[in-house]
Amino acid sequence: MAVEQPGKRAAEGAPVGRRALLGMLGAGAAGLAAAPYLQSGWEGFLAKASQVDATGLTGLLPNPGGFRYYSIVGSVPHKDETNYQLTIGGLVDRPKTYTLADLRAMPQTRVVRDVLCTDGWRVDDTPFGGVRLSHLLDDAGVRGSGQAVRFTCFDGAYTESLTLEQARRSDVLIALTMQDKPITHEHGGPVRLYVAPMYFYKSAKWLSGISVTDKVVPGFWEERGYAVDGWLDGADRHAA
Ligand SMILES: Nc1nc2c(c(=O)[nH]1)N[C@H]1C(S)=C(S)[C@@H](COP(=O)(O)O)O[C@H]1N2
Ligand SMILES: [Mo]
Repeated sequence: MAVEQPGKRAAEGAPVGRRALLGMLGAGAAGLAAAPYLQSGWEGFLAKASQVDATGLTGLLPNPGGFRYYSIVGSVPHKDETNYQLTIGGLVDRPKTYTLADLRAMPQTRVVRDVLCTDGWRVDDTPFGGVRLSHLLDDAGVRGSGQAVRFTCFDGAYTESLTLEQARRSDVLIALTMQDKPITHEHGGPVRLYVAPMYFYKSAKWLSGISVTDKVVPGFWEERGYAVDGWLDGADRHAA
């Protein structure tokens, strides 16, 4: 199994932000208080830090079963068919709000690829199912000035971005299923973004908003050192 070497990625610049943050957590509360960019939502970093061992070496070990649970905030409201809504707006002609039933009634696409986190764990051959983002963009009618897409989440904190070209790929889904089951709350259900050709940080959990913008607005981790283009090694960057 090809396990990603954090050192190698660090040389490329991608995960330095989070590695540095986790390193600061090791320095204790004084380090936290001194870090201005931790002042909002630092408890989320603790929640995430609790997922890694003190040495940070977990990510170097083969991971037999599965996913880790990541959230940048300590608690996230639960949503289901009674209260879930996804809005699409910004530079579109027909802004719209979808319920879970609306999304389930649309044509469903299944994509099976390997999931990789920049922390070094991976889950091979993971099926995701849902509605192509390109379908929602077409329904909304992207205006000529639209160049990118910004994603917001009902955790109230995480954001992500794609160029319009990336967003229109057939392997980018508004995902309703993961491993052929409804996405659990822990994994970002009932609806998460799934960007198959990129590192898993691009796949925003608890998706609630899609906004077409005139330029890429870097997402949460991207403001903290991650690559805006999160391509996996070997991804076909020009696939339709
Ligand atoms: N809303 C939200 N989405 C998120 C994250 C997060 O903290 N909050 N973490 C990202 C990262 S870094 C990864 S690796 C995956 C983890 O997904 P999982 O918790 O389902 O394993 O979600 C991505 N999407
Ligand atoms: Mo990740």
